[in-house]
Order: sequence, then structure tokens, then C-alpha cells
Amino acid sequence: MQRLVIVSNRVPPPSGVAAGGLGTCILDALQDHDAVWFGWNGDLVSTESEITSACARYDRLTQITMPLTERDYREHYLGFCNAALWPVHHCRLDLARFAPGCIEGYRRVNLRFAKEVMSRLRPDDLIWVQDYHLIPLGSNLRALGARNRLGFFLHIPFPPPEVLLAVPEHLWLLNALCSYDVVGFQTNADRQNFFRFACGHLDGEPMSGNTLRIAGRIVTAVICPAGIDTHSFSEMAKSRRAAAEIERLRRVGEPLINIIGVDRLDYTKGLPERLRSFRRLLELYPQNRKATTLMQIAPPSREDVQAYAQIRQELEGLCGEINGQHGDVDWTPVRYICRNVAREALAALYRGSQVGLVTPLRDGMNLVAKEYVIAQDEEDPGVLVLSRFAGAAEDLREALIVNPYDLDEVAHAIQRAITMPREERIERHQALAVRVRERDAHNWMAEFLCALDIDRAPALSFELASARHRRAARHAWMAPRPAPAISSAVL
Ligand code: GDG
Repeated sequence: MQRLVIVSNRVPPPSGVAAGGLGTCILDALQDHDAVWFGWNGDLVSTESEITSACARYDRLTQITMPLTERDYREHYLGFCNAALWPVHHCRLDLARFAPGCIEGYRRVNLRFAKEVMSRLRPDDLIWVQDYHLIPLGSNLRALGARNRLGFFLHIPFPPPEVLLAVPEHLWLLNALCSYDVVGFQTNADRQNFFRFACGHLDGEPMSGNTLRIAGRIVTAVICPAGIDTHSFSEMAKSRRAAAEIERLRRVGEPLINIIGVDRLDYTKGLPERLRSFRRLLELYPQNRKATTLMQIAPPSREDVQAYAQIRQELEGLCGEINGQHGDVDWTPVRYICRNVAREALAALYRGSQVGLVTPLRDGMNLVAKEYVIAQDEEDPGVLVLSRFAGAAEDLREALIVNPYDLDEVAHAIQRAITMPREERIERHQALAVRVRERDAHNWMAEFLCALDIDRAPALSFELASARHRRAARHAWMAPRPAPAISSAVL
């Protein structure tokens, strides 16, 4: 049987406890599929000779993982991936650091991963590489002799070419990206930027619709927005445990109105700007004092990168300032939680909050926006306030779309959300929920694999559509709602 082989930098435990969009999306999408997942296990060793791979089976998923060396972690993970590529892709050239030697670490880890994958590859395996950490993996596999179909998905934005040109060896990197058969992007804007780079700076030649001829090869560029497993998440939000959690919050919490933000602690997520907007809300609409609380959950990530330590300090300073300036003995305006919260609790918090505040300065997609929508009570839903710079804004047009840099605009939007009549909330929520269900994690995977597996695309579409029906049926007894719409792209 043909296998799906996924390769990502980090492989999270299948319990899905890690806070991060890539892990959430893949674990949700793989629920109905046999797959092999390669990647880093999160451990570090001192020397390359200590690296050995381990294989673990969990139901239908096989994970093959390896440690990195401390040097790999410094040069590849922190140095090139997170201090160079991440800021560049999020248009933060001011934060990008191109330390000498780091790109060598990136090449080294990609080659090692490629050799490990190659040693276990079967001729008909479909290979799907994930995200910016592993762009050269495909060309390494080709050089090692792989003839398999190779796909790559970019979870983060593809920046305008003018920005990407700042990366040393950008031509090598982008040529490597073009060695995949299929490259997937979150949004139309990302794909356009990719085409602009490939045609303007490489010798790419656009062909029909979504394909490109480059260096004698054909590359297909598809748009597959990442999503979540909407069934399980909505069940989680409606569970008795969630209801008890919401009840408990109501008892301990003084305010009537809750605003929620959930983000990895990352400078791309616009957290200081969000807090300043909340402070503007209290200044512009003082009736919210003692009536409204912003709960911000921000589990720390990449703490070894300097820019992340700085953003944490800034955020903590701002929380203290706002609470000191506006709080009272019986009211804490900002509740800030700087650690990982259980996914069930998150679902309950979303459901118990009247406003979902998702205001990144730039984001590939943003799954929190989708989780917030799906967790709502359909009869009395909350309102999503969403940054125009999140990939999710391309689809979720019925949210209140804001410019996160404009503090007053965000404050007015929060006030509008708080005072929005119930009929308008229901109308907006219904439209949003349809879109989130259509663009769920299963659809994300189905659309990509259909583009990748050209020979089996019709059969694969049928299998994936059947899996969706089975899943819908499995959940039907718990969810009195009609089964979700099945996108025509899958059928
Ligand atoms: C990348 C792209 C793209 C957060 N805090 C906790 C927690 N989370 C979960 C959320 C959500 C996920 O982490 C975050 O996903 P995002 O999509 O918002 O962001 P990134 O991690 O930056 O993900 C992004 C994504 O990949 C997928 O393609 O959307 O643009 O940057 O699922 O719920 N989960 C738990 N506790 C927390 O405290 N359990």
C-alpha cells in the first residue's frame, strides 16, 4: 500500500500537547490515515556519532525521530531557521540575523534528514515535507536518487521578493524549493509572491493556472489553507468538562465580558500592540472598566532567541502597567498566562469569551481564529476580531477585520464586538463556521495530496471524501448539527 511520508523539523508527541500550529494541523489531518512521520524528537546530543533514530508506532501513525546535536540546534534551528528565515518571511528584516556558519548548519541538518528518509523510502511513497526548516530536503532527496513525487507546504507567509532577497544564498534556497513537484501555500498572496520570485529572479516561466516551468521541470503551486479538525474541537468545547470550566470561570471571575487571546509568545503575533489596543479601549470606552477582562494565554517559545526574550519582557511590562494603572482591588484588567494550557481548557475558554482577539502583525494562517469560531455556542456566539495580516483573513471575511498597528481602530472594533446585537453575531458566526468547516485539516491534506498524487488523484479524492463521511457519521450521535459541507475540491 502506498505510504504517506511526512517530514517536519519537529515531531510532536501524538498526544498533541505542544503549542504550535504545524503540529495541531498535521495531527488533526492524520486521524484517518496511515502515515510515517520523520523529524527531530526535541532531544540534543553532543556529537553526531551519538545520533540514532528511533521508531514508535501509535495506532496508524509511525513516528521516526532523531535528536539534533547541540551545534545543529544553535546553527540550524536557532541560527538560520528562527533568527534568519522566520523574521524574513514575516517581513521583519530589522530582527533578521544572518550569523556566519548558520546556513551550513541548515544544509547539514537537511542533508542528514534526507539520508535518513532515503534509507527507509519505498519507491511509491508520497513524500510531504513541511515548512521553512526543510526547504532543501527535496533537492537533497533528488540528489540521493529519489524518484518519488515530492511535495512541500509552507506554513508561514511567502514574503514579497524584495524582502526575500535579503537572505544570503536566496537563489540556492529558492532553486531548492523549485525541486519539489508540488509546493503548497496558505494564501493567494503567498503564491503570487512565489511566482513573482520564480519568474523575476529565477528562470521560471508561468504555464497554465498554477504551474511553472523551471530548470526543465514543472512545479505546481497550490493554495491549501491549513485548518483544524472541527468535529473534535467543537465537541471538546461543548463537553461537560468545558461547561464546568466555564461555570468555574464565571464564579471566580468578576467581569461579565471576557476577551481572549491565545498565541505562542512570538513577536509576529502583535501582543504588545494588542495590549495597547486594550488599554485604548479602557480609555475610549470607560464603561468597560470593571466589566471587561482580557485573558491572554501566551506559552513561551524559542526562548533561546534574543528577540523572543525581549518580546516577553515588553509584554510582561505592559501587563503590569495596565493592571497597575487601571486595575482595582476587585478587578484585574489583564489576566496573563505565560505557559501551556490544556487544549480542552482552551476550547472552554474560547466558548466562554465574548470576543476572540486575533491580531498578528503577520501570520501564515492562524488556527486560533478558526478554533475560536468553532468553539462558539451557535445560539449565542462571540465575535472574532481578526487582523488583516493573518492568512485566515482571506477567508474569514465576516470577522471584524482590523489593522493591528492602528490601536484606535482595534479598540473601536472590540467595542463594536462587545455591543453587537445577537442577530448580527449569529449571522456572522454562521458564515464563518461554514468557511472554517469547509477549510478544515482534512481538506487541507486532501487538496494537497490530490495535487501531489496525480495518478491516483481521483481514487484518493474518493477515499478522503469517504473518510470525511465516516468521521461525520461517527460524530453524528454527539453533534445534533448537520454534517459539515464537503468541499467540491475534495469530491
Ligand atoms: C504556524 C504558522 C499557521 C497555543 N497556545 C496553546 C496552544 N496553542 C495552539 C493553538 C493553535 C496553535 O497552538 C497555534 O497555531 P497558529 O496557527 O495560531 O500559530 P503558529 O504556531 O505560529 O503556526 C501559522 C500554522 O503554522 C498552521 O499552518 O496557521 O500561521 O505560524 O492550535 O490552539 N495549545 C495548547 N495550549 C496552549 O497554551 N494546548
